[in-house]
Amino acid sequence: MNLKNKRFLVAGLGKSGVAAAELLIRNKMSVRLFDGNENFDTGAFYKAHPAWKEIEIFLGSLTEEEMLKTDILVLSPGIPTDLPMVNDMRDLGVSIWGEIELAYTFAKGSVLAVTGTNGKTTTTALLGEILKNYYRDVQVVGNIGIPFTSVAADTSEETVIAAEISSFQLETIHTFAPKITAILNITPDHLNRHHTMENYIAAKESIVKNQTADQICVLNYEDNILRRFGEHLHTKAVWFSSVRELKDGLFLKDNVIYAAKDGAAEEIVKTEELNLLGKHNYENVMAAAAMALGFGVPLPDVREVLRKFTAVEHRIEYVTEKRGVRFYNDSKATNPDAAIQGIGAMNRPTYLIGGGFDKESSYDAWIEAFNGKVKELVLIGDTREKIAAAAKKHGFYAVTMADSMEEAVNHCYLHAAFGDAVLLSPACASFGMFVNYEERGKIFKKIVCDLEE
Ligand code: UMA
Repeated sequence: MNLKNKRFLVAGLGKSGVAAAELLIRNKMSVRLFDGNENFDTGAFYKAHPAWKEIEIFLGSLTEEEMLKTDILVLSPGIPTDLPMVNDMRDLGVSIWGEIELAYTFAKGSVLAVTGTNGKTTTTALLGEILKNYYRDVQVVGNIGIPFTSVAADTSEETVIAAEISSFQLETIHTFAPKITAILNITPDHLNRHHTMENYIAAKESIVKNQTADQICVLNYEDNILRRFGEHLHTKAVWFSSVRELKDGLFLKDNVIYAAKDGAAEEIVKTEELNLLGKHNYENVMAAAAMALGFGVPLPDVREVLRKFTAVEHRIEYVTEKRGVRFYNDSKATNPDAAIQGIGAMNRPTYLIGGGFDKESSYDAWIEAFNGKVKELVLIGDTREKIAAAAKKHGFYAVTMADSMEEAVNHCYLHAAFGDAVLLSPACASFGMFVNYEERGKIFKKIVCDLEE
C-alpha cells in the first residue's frame, strides 16, 4: 500500500502509541494523536517530546469532522476495537490498523510470532535468546513490553524478530505475516474485552492467517481447541506434547524433551538441565525449540541456550528465602489458568496471595487446582469476595482478607512455617491497585526483601 499521502491518527498514548507516532514522524507522515483519557497530561507529554510541539493531540472524543481528516487509525492494543469512536471511524471508511500492523508495514526481516493465553512471554524471551545466540541481528518485541514500532525502522532483510503477540494485537492485523507462528494454549481470558470465547479463539487463531502452506505453526497437542484447529490448518502444523510420545514433533517423556521425525526421536534436553520449573515451562521450552528448529537453528545451538536460560521476571520467579520460607513472584498470572500453573509449580505447602481486578473470570478451576498444597489463601483487591465465595463453594475455608500487598505479605510471613512457600499468583489483573502486573510484582518483591530475617 502506498502510504505517501495517508493521514494517520494514533490512538492511545502509552508505550505503543508513542512508538507508533515516533515511527510515523520519522517517516515524515501526517500524524495526529488521540487519547481517550480526558485528563491526559498533554503538558508533560509535549515536555517529554519537545520536537512534537506542532502535533495535535485530541482527548476524550473526536468530532465527525476530525474523524474525516483521517485515513488510517492506528490503535494501541488496550483500546477495544468496538468502541463507538472506532465503529464510527470504520463506518466513515477509515482503515483501522493495530500498532503491530503499522510496524510490520515498515519493518524488514523475518518475524517469528508467539501467541497463547499463557506462557507467551517466557516462550518469546527464550526464543529471542536462542535466535540471538545464532543470528547477528535479532529483536524481541511485542506484548513482552517493547512495541514492535519502536524497532521497525532499525530492521534490515537480515533481522530476525521474535514477537509476543496478544489477542488484542491480533484483532487489528491485516498483512502481518510471520514466517513461523506458535499458539501455546487457549483458555478463557480477557472475556470482558472479547465478549465471547469464540471471539477470543478467533483472535488467537488469526495469527496464521497470512502464512503460506509451507510455513510452520507450532501447536500444543494437549490443548483440545488447538488440536481441532491443527486438523484444518492451511499451514504446516508442528505439534508438541508434555503428555504423550509423538511420531513427529516435540515431546516430554521421563523428564527428557525429544524432537521426533518419522518416529525417530532425538534428545534435546533433560528437564533437570533447565532452570525453569513446571510442566507449563517445559511446554514453553518445546514451543520455543520447535520454532527455532523450524526456522533453521541447529539443534546443538538450541540446546546450548536452553541450558542457560533462566525464568522471566514475574513468572513463578524465585525471590528469596527468609527463615526457611521461600517467596515466589508470579504477578504475571493475571488469569486463573496462569495461576493454576503457578500453584502447580509449587512443591511446598503454600501461602497463596491472590485477587485483583475483575475480568469476569471463573475461579473454580483455580481453587480445584490447590490440590491440598495451599495452607491459606490471602486475598486482596476487588475480586476478593468473589474468590472467597468460590473457595467456600469448593470447601476451602482457610481464606484471609488483606487491604494491601504489605498486609498480605506480612500475614503470610507471620504464619508460614520453615519449609513453606509464599506465592503471589493473583489470577486477576492488577488494574485498580497497581499500574500494571510488573509494578505489582516489584512491590511484592520489595516488601519481601525488606522483611526481617
Ligand atoms: N486508552 C484509550 N482508550 C481506551 C483504553 C486506553 O485512549 O479505551 C489509552 C490510555 O489512556 C493510555 C493508553 O491508551 O494512555 C494505553 O495504551 P495500551 O493500554 O494499549 O498500553 P501500552 O502502554 O501501549 O501497552 C501495550 C500493551 N498493553 C495492553 O495490551 C493493555 C502491553 O501489554 C505491551 O507490553 C505494550 O503495548 C507493548 O507492545 C501489557 C498487557 O497487559 C503487558 N497485555 C495484555 C496481557 O498480557 O494480558 C494483553
